[in-house]
Amino acid sequence: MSNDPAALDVAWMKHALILAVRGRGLVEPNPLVGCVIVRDGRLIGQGYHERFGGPHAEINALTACHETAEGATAYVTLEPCCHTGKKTPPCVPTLIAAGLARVVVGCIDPNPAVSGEGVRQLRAAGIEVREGVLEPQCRQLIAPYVAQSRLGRPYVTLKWAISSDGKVAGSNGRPVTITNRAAMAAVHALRGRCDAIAIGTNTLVNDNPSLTARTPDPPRRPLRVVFSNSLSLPPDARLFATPEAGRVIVYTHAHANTQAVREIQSLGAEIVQLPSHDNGRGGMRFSMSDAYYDLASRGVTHLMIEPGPKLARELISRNQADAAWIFTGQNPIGGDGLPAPECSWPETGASELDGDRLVERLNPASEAFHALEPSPDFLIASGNCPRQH
Ligand code: AOF
Ligand code: ZN
Repeated sequence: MSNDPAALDVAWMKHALILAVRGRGLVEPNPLVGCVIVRDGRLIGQGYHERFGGPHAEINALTACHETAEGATAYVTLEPCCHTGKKTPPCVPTLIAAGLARVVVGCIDPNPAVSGEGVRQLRAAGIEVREGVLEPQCRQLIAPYVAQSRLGRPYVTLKWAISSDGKVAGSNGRPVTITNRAAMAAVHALRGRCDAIAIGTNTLVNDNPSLTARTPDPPRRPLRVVFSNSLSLPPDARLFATPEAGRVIVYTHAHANTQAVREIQSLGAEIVQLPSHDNGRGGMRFSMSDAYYDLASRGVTHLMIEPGPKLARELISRNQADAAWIFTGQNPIGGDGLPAPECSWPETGASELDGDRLVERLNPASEAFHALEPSPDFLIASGNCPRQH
């Protein structure tokens, strides 16, 4: 490590960022937060927000200190909280009581109950505060929290798989196994960290997925969601036959066929009828932003969509997704297969999974875009982030 104080601040904040990722799937809808405590250039304690309702990163880091934190510097990816009436006591008074000399903050907490007040109280207590170290990265880390709590929508990750010759399915959407076991394991692990997994009508009809997270110890059991204007859904679909695997919500529009609505309800799924809009082809459609709003109001912070090419193109062109995970398998499908959607977003990571490839791209036009960095999920999937789950 260099001796330049500004470079040291950056290096310690990077460490706090990596720690924060360990909470992914366990803390939402709270933010991922990491904290390290350093004195005389030595790490004396570290921690992260480990689970929703549990102690905050700063408290875990202070508790982990094997010597006094008096005169030390705390590096926190998010402004320490100062508000009450919530699950845990505010962190600021504990940081002050610990006798810290300096607190380095990645980004301000956009929660209006904090929003600069945490930093103000630390300064008022005589603690030196430096703000904005690796700010874009720290804001990117909490993008799902900000999306759900401030933008009224989940953070949306799309996922699809492409054959070696650029197809996503056989002729007319016939399902074909494209990726290997390692890639599928990565998908199931991602499902198990998300609050909801969604598909469109065509994917339900063609692939008949169960949308469960088949992975060891998934931190979440995601809601299973179908976006369907037509409601032409087969009643014997796996999704409806497995109620024990999680709730099913079907989003459609207000003028959907009443008989179809009743049939799907009788299969145990919840139907949400959103306002109708003209689809420009003589029919009706709901707007995806209304569906996102409803999901966020149910506490969905991270939504994973496994779209067919039509839905993927639509979400990309309407700027209604934040990230994409694109897998490429090693075998061709052939000329009559369905071509993969185009995604020209910049790449934030690429990794190899037993010969298959995973590329992550982030949508730079999204309101939830702050830095061209691999997502927490990508770091976990590519083995670059140690975690317990
Ligand atoms: C921090 N450090 O590690 C986190 C913070 O209900 P609670 O007590 O868990 O508080 C949640 C709020 O605290 C959350 O909305 C956000 O404003 C802040 N999160 N703050 O100092 C942390 N997770
Ligand atoms: Zn706190």
